[in-house]
Amino acid sequence: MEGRADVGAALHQACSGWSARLRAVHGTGAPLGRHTTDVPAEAAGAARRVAEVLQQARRVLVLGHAGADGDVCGSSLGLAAALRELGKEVVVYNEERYPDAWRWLPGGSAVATTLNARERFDCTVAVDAARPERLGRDFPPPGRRGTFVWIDHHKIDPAPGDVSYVDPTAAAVGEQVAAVLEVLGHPLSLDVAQCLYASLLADTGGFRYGNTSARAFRLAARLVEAGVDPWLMTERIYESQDEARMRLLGKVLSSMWLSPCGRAGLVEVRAHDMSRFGARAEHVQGLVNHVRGIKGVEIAVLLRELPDGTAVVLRSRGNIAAAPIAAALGGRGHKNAATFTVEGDLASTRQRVVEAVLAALPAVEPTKGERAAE
Ligand SMILES: [Mn+2]
Repeated sequence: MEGRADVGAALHQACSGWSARLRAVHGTGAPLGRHTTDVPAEAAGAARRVAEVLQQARRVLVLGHAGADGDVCGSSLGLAAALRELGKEVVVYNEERYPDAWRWLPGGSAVATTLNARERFDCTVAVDAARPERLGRDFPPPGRRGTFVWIDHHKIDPAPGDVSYVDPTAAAVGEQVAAVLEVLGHPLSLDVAQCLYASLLADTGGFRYGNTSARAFRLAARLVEAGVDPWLMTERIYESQDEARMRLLGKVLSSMWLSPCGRAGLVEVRAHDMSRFGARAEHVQGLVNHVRGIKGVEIAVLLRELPDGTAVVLRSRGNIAAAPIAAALGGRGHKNAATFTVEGDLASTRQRVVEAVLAALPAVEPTKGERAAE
């Protein structure tokens, strides 16, 4: 693609040799809390307060962020199924239909995509939302929410709920839902267990990421004891891909660009290909991981052409923080991941993104032959 050779040469200058040095500084990048065996005391207290609120409520709304992922779907549906078993009336809302990978979960096809403007709840529970603005267009105003409960493993200060249960050591919000159900003394039905297992599977990348704690494995064991069939879950979630996604993957990978030093990779999803293959937004989820998965790639970028701008997805291996790159482009992100939308077409966005990635690479002297030695 045009202009890429120049950008690549500049990247090469900037990024050679820094990776080994960073690893020496930061060790293996294991996050704090990885070996946490118990729920932190503060979080345990919060789980108890959430359980008390839910016990009192008769009519409950459960919702997560728009663009639902496996943790939103699994923790929402798991909580909803348990509350229904406890005799409560529950509405699960998301402004978009859940992706097929998660929609088959118990209750998944009954998720409301609109809420009547007169609906009132005794309690509204937001899960895995990160920020209240992401809860969708029909997220009720304070007067109709009832008690607002915030359950999340993303850090937020101050937490927005009337009652908030924030635990960044939880691998998935499904873990936090399980903790609340434990306080309630509610046994895990197969329906609930399948949903919570899906949430764990999604946020630990199939028990592979650094957040896969002993605690996560212990919950997984309990869920399997409750009847979850791991292969059935894998098959329905990961081995039931739509043909459109695989056709798109082929096209996207053929667009792949790697910096000369091999530490940054970029792929693009064109609107034309989306419509040609009949692909939906959910089919783009996870494609960027194929680029991060290349040996030597520290940061992967996926750009998706939209009618009114470009979506930017960043995934880091842990040595480059994604959040400052996102901030430089006017977006927001986490340590290893960021997804946001910018104005501007694919070509101009590509240029800006590559420049931002370039600026994020620490300026250190190139180390000869370092990559070959890795
Ligand atoms: Mn999550």
